[in-house]
Amino acid sequence: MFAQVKAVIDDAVTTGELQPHRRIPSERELSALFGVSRMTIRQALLEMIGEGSLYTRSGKGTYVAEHKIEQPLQRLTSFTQDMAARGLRPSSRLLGADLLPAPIELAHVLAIPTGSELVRIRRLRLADEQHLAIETSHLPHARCPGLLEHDLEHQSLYELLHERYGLELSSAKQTIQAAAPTEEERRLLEMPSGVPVLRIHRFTTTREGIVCEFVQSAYRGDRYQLNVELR
Ligand code: 16G
Repeated sequence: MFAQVKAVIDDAVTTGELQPHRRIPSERELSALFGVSRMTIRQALLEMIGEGSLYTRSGKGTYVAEHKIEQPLQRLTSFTQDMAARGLRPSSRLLGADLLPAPIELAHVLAIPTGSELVRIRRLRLADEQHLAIETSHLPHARCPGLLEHDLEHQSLYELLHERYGLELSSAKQTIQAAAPTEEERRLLEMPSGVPVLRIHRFTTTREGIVCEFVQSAYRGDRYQLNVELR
């Protein structure tokens, strides 16, 4: 029963009959409308909230969420390019930037000596002022000396690496996992409860085959969708 209720509401959201940020009828109204128990309605709504198609405002009801940002996975792009391609204004807030000694596993993949300097940059990424992701990039300092002296908040990291250090990133290996956000991630990403993050790990390689970036990201699972084309 709950799958049928969900399919009807999902359909109304997809066809635009229910527009983003519109309040949907209450559990009581929906239960009368569908002729099913409030428990069934609640189960359908909870599932849709978890998937990011609805959201709640405490004490105010349940609303239709905005459509997710869709990201094809075939091409290596930067956050700045991804958002600009969708007509959204990308921006960043710098959460931290420092140097640290490379731990053994990371040093191995980046082909640098263990304990040599790594630049670590942690940024909150926004699209049209909406908090979308937290990204922590690690780069061998020897490949981009003085990187921390640049303005890391108002320009694309990939553009900076290309223009100042001649590093042209051209491919990457990425893993993606769904996870519950940490308390800090939930706060920084202004996430409603019950929504997962997509945890992405990426090793990025230059045109010459040098692995020069390791990134750990957490994207809001209710705002972001990754698409893959299979052949
Ligand atoms: C993307 C990359 C991230 C990279 C950033 C550079 C994913 C999961 N991550 O967000 O690895 O550091 O772009 O963006 O795609 P920027 O050039 O706009 O600073």
